[in-house]
Amino acid sequence: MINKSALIALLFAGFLIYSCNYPVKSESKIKPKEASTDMPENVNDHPVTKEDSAKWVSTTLTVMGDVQFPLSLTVDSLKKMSVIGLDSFNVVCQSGAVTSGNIRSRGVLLKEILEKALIRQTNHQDRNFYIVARASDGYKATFSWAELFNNPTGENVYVIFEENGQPIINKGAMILNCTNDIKTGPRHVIWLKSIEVKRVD
Ligand SMILES: Nc1nc2c(c(=O)[nH]1)N[C@H]1C(S)=C(S)[C@@H](COP(=O)(O)O)O[C@H]1N2
Ligand SMILES: [Mo]
Repeated sequence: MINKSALIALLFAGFLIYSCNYPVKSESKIKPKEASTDMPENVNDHPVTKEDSAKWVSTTLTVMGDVQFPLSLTVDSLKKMSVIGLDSFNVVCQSGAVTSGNIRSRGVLLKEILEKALIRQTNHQDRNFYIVARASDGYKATFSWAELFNNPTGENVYVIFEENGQPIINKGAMILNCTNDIKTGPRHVIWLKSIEVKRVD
């Protein structure tokens, strides 16, 4: 026989167990639709002000790290390499917002720059390098050796120096982008200042 207070205690214990387990689980579930309304990100979340541009602009691109020939490149040195034109490029933020659309640009493959600097590989099995594209405001993007040299992505990573027929002024002098990324925003590095080759120890 269960008396009244034992029944209440039992129900209370049951409720405690329920409330300890379930809400935590459902809260941790990320519902994409809600997440995007909770954290709206649009064009205005990525303002590039005149002050920022003046502060972060970099006119030289340093290629350094595990390379035989460290380089210091300017827009003029890029123009002497194999320049490729891109028809229409959209910058899409992780949130899905298009922050810049339909850009026509000119640039050089990052792969060509790295071939010029020559990554210090000791033998053909020495392939574990990562490449950091760093901006003067501290923003960065990372690539792997295999991604650039043994994958179609290598044909889609550019250092851009011209947009819509004009030199890039507000967003640095050079911008790195990867045209086959699903969201192109994250590896779109404006105010690009260095390319660093690092060996995985
Ligand atoms: N140097 C630098 N590059 C950056 C960022 C930044 O804060 N600093 N923001 C990134 C983000 S989150 C996005 S979505 C795109 C936006 O690029 P856009 O302003 O050229 O459209 O740039 C990326 N590149
Ligand atoms: Mo973004």
